[in-house]
Amino acid sequence: MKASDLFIRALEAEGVEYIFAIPGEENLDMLESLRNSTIRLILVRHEQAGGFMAATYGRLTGKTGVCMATLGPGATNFVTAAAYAQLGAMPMMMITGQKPVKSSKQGQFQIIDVCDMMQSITKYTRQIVAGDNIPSRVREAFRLAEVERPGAVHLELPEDIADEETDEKIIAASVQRRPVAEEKGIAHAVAMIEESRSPVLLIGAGANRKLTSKMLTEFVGKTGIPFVTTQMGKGVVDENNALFLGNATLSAGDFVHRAIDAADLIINVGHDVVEKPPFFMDTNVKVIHVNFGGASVDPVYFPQVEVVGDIANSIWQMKERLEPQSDWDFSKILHAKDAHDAHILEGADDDRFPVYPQRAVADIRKAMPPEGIIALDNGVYKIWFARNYRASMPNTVLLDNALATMGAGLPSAMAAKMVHPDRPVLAICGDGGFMMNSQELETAVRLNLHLTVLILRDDAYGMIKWKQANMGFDNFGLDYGNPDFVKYAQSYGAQGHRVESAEELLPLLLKCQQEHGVHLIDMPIDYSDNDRILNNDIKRLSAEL
Ligand SMILES: Cc1ncc(C[n+]2csc(CCOP(=O)(O)OP(=O)(O)O)c2C)c(N)n1
Repeated sequence: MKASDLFIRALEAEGVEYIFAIPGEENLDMLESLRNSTIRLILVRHEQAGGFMAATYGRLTGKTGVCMATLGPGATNFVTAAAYAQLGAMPMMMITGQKPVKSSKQGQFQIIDVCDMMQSITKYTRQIVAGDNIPSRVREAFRLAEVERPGAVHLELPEDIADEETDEKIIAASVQRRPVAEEKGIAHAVAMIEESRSPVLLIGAGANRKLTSKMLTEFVGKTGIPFVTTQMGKGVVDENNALFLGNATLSAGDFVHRAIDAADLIINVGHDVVEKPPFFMDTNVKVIHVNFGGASVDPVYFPQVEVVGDIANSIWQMKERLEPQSDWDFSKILHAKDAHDAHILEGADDDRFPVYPQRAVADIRKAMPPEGIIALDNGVYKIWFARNYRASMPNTVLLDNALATMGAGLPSAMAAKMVHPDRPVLAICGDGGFMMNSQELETAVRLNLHLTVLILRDDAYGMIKWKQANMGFDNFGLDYGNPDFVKYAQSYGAQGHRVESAEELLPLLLKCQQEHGVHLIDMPIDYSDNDRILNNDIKRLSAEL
């Protein structure tokens, strides 16, 4: 068999459904093999966006998302997406082409050492030097991409190797179960929780990677222990639950931090130090680390006990043994929760225009059904959504609190729609982040996707403006102009809409959900209160508790 055919057969055997790609001439053997495959080619307009889509496919399915590009410039365009998948623990494979390695007549034209470049941003990177190596390299790459902690992998297939003949056979995936935590570790953790006075549960990104929702919901139900979510842990347990204390969005000084301060034990489920710290750990509080892998110690994180193994199984074991204690006292913690709940309702009805962020969050929550997915780009609005938007199902708020890159909002929404075609999907982007990958509107229209993109337009890099003001600097260097987004959408064959009063947003979102197609909404946003609320009011009010 031709080596590129074997490569594609190996991908089929791994269950690959899509390859997000911009082929170069060095990928043409692979493209020809793909033409006769069950795998669907998704042609994109920038490799970075293809990488974000592959990573999001991996994030939502637990199966490796695959993307492909040419050598040199195609490969360098993958770098941000590789770091996104690697830090965000999303299983993702990049395949890049290369000039012939056995003999080349083109000198160093377009050649950089791609494997060397990928070394620090992947779990595994290899050049395939013989067709016979394809089955083992592909299998090992998939194994590593998916095993906890998941991440990015890379294979380089040079042109002359792709064209070789080989009679090697595909290696099937092994049957593998995740290791479970040993009983002694569970017993230790249970004793610590029963001896504590005010335990709190923290739910982080790892809990959103696998099916942990049922066990964690039962754990909260049986024990009555209140819980906090990290930004990437949103929705694992319904945030409408009466024991939800809030999302740890700001680093410090929020109501949730008062709740955490009032706890003497934190049961940290699935959070690791790659995600921005949900709280600053000090020596007064004890922490139990419950995760698929051990804890990376950091100045902000040094747990006393580790329960390492499949999260759902660990929580089940702990729940079975744990008895609620009569001397547990959650009064201070729940006091902070009440203050938090009252605060996030503020501004929900504000009808000023440009639209107030709290109003936008409240109306989007009303428009989205529980299973609807919002995919956020990176900007200051992310804080409002993480704090105020209550997620009720796992993986319904897709945001990146690990690399925290701009540009992933639209591609991640597109991948979410492909994985869940029957659910409403809304991309929420700043005008800055949207313009970093806006060309993918063409891909979305060509794929006939049904999704909405909401642009929160402030004609500036608002997040940095906010930080600039915080640091006492003058407003300088962060304002820009924008295209007419309605006409821009129309020029792609998408539907363009403009919000001209606060009341228009909710009905427009519902209309976009009803009418098939790609919808782009230009919504001016009022960020004038960001500092007053996020920096001053919250810190002052929570300090008064
Ligand atoms: C690729 C990338 N470049 C730069 C940054 C730094 N950064 C974070 S938020 C931000 C501004 C985002 O502006 P916009 O998308 O318009 O959202 P806004 O904050 O205005 O709501 C910048 C420049 C980043 N996170 N990622």
